[in-house]
Amino acid sequence: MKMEEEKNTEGGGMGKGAPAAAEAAAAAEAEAEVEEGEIVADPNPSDVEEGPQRLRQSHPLEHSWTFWFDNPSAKSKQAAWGSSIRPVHTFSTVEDFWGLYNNIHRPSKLAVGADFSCFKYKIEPKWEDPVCANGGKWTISCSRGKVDMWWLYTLLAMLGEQFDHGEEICGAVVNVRAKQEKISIWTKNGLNEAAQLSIGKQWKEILDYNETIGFILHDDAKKHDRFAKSRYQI
Ligand code: MGP
Repeated sequence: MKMEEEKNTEGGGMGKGAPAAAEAAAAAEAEAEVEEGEIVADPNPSDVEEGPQRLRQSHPLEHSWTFWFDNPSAKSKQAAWGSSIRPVHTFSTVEDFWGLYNNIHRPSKLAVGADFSCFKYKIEPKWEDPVCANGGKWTISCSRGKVDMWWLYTLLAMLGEQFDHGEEICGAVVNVRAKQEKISIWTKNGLNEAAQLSIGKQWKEILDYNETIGFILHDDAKKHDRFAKSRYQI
């Protein structure tokens, strides 16, 4: 399945004088070119017969996903880590994703300290989650002005099942920090080196990211905190 950013193209329908048969043939041809799950702008939004019907179609994603938010104002030094993380919304279609994405703040507009995550349904963005427990994460640091684009590309690649080892992926997190935003992809079996390297390599290609990135096992992060060393680098 292919997911593309919604395009805000206007109209695109044929002129008023075009014969009806030619118009119908063009519509059929355009319909045939649309891949399953692909998002397209309605070529003729004023046509009440065709337009609304097509827009109502919903395209299921391979998995259901949940957005999670950790509100920095709710974080306190005393509270246990994770006590302020909340699920925001679960979605399972392309249309639901865009409906939500278009109505929430981009990472660059979130408060410093916020963590925003998109994880497969029923997996929590915590080391303690049983599916994440033996996993780890690849992390990129975002250069100025890149976080929104890289977050969206990461989401589209995950939701659109672009990774050869997509079954290994738990979800992605964006950390909004004063110094630099970070984006991580969390995976399930950190010791499966081939799968981790494949995911890291594909992710860098998708983002056109040229710096070296590291993969840290959650177990190492638990033991060594900020001093945890990368298991793999790519
Ligand atoms: P962080 O927020 O992922 O890193 O983890 P960052 O952005 O480098 O640090 P920050 O201080 O700027 O937020 C920060 C700390 O939160 C870790 O060192 C852990 O103590 C704790 N922590 C983070 N995560 C993802 C978890 C988790 O999943 N479980 C638990 N128990 N603690 C966590």
